[in-house]
Amino acid sequence: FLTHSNQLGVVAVGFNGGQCKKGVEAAPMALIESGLLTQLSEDLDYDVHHDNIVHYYEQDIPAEDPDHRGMKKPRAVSAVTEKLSSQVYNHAKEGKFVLTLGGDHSIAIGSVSGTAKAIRERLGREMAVIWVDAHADINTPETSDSGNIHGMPMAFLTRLAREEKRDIFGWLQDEHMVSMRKLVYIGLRDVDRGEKKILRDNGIKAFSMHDIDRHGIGRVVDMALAHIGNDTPIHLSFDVDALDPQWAPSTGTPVRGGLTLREGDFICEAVHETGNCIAMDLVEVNPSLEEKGASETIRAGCSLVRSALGDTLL
Ligand code: 4U7
Ligand code: MN
Ligand code: MN
Ligand code: MN
Repeated sequence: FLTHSNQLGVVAVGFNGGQCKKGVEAAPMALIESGLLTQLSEDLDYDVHHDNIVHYYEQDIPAEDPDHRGMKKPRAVSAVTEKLSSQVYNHAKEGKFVLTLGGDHSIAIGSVSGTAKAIRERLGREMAVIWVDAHADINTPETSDSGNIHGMPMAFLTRLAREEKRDIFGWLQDEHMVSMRKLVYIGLRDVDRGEKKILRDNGIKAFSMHDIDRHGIGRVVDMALAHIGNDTPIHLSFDVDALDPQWAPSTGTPVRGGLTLREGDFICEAVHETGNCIAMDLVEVNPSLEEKGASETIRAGCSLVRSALGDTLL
C-alpha cells in the first residue's frame, strides 16, 4: 500500500485569491462544521491529523500585488501555495493520505506540488493526477482571458507555464512537477480555445461529458485508470463544479450539463478502490452563492470526500 491505511492529514485552506468572487474562503469551515472530519474519524476510523486551524495565510499575503503577465494577485497565490505545498509535503512524506479542503482551485498548485515531491522522495515514483472538473484549468498566463489563476494551476504544475520570479511561482522546482502523460481529466465541458490546443498538442488524456454520455461513467473511469497504469500513486483533485449545478449550485463558475452526485461519488469510490490514491483536494465550494444557504453543495462535497476515503463501499 502506498499510504499507511488509516492515517489522514487534513489541511484547511481558506483562500479565494485565485478568482474574483468572495465566499469560497468560507468553505473549509462550513465543511468541517457540517461534521466532515468527525465522520471520517468516527464512522470511517481514520486517525485524523489536523491542526484545527483554517489557514488564511494573512501574514504571507503581500499588500502590493500588481498584475503580472495578466495574472491577477500572482504574489498572493504564489505565497499561499508555497506555504500549502510544504504543509502537504510534510503529511505526505510520512505516508499519510492528504486531504486539502479549499479554497479556490489555484490552491492545487500547492497541494499537488507537495504530494508530487513527497511521492518522488518516499517511493521514487512519479504520481498521476486525476482532475475532475468542468474546466481544464490549464491556461497559461498568455492563453487566459480572465487572468484568474484558478484557471491555470495545471499549466504551472506541468511547466507549460513557468516564471522565474521567486515570488511568482519561481519556487516551483522539477520535483514538484507532474508529467502531462500522468494527467487525466474527467467531466470537462467548458474548455477555452487555447486550452483545447494545449490538450491536443500535448496529447493530454481527457474525458468530457460527451465521453461520459457515450460510454457511461464506469467505462470512463476504467479508461482513465488504465491510462494512468497500475500501481501509480494518484492525487485526486476534485472541483465541485464538475457536478451539475443541480447538485452543487454554490460554486463560482457553474456550468450546466455536469455529473450527477452519484457519478461524482462513483469516480471517488473507484479511485479509492485502486488502493493507490494518496491525496484528494475538494475545491470551489462557495457557501455564499446558494439562496437557501449552501447546504446542498456542502452535503455534496462531504459525500465526495467520504466516497474517496472508502465510505459507501460494502
Ligand atoms: B475552475 C476559465 F475563462 N477557463 O480561465 C478561466 F472560462 O477552478 C474558467 O475550474 C476557469 O473553477 C475556471 O478563467 C477555474 C474561463
Ligand atoms: Mn471548474
Ligand atoms: Mn477547477
Ligand atoms: Mn470554479
